[in-house]
Amino acid sequence: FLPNPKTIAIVGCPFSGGQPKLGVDKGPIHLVEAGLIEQLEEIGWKVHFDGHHQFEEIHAASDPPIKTLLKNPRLVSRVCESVASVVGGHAKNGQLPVTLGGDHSLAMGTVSGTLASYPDACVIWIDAHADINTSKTTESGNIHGMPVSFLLGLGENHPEFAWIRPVLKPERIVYIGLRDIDTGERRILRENKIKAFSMHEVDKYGIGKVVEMALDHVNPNRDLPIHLSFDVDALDPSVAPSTGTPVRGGLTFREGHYICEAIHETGLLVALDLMEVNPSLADPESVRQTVAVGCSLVRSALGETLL
Ligand code: 6HN
Ligand code: MN
Ligand code: MN
Ligand code: MN
Repeated sequence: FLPNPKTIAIVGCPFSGGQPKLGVDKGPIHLVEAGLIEQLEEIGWKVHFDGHHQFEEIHAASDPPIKTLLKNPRLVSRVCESVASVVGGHAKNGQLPVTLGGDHSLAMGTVSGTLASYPDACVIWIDAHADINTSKTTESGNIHGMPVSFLLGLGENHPEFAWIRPVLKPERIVYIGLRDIDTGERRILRENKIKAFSMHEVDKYGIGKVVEMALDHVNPNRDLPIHLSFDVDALDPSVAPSTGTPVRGGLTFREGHYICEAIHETGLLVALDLMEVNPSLADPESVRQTVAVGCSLVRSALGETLL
């Protein structure tokens, strides 16, 4: 789908408004400072990066929760709207947007941007969580637990999020890595017949078979563009400790990389998100390790090969 020379557009999103822990906004800065751009150039990409995104400040007082629950709704909505237009613009130029979060609410923007250019794209969502709560089911009010429901057009229509179109169909998204699903989310997944491979299936079938089954579901003829949204908390906390909502029993280092490599091998990747790296959580060595793993996942998805 991409013209030559193959160009990546790095979209650094220092944003934390979809959840309460400070520091996840520093994720993109650490990933770039760790040398991600040079590493991608070394494996043969042209890399466009014109600085991290600047988000206009919206004072908390002017952004009361919706029904006292959804937190920072206007801020998250506006930020994601601008991310959608930046990601969509890069995709329309034939660049491959690599969005560095920031919290996972940003995926409302990235997936909207991708689907504006590639309406038949499918989404592969790698996460410990399903991120599919609606304003009715959310227990936390944190919008990073809700982006998928907005993209699918589930739940109530909130005027604050009027720009979001229900661009994604339930059969065009698949999950890998789930192990912490809220009660309301289980029902939503079931009612919409959304395919999910939890850690149970990873243990049962092995990651190779799981990725094949996931692709068979969303991309049976291997001809649709792929948006890969990778939440670093899909990895086991021993592999990626510096993240806001760690859950034990996650993907190993190799399982995470295998997913990225296998998606690269399809030749269908058109957009990539790496989300939820929080360099303020955990000790310096854990932070270094998490940032390094983040960079290497991105390299694997973009074709770093061992042989
Ligand atoms: N993430 N299901 C929980 C919630 O608050 O709705 C956790 C969400 C985590 C979101 O990690 O991107
Ligand atoms: Mn740019
Ligand atoms: Mn997530
Ligand atoms: Mn998660």
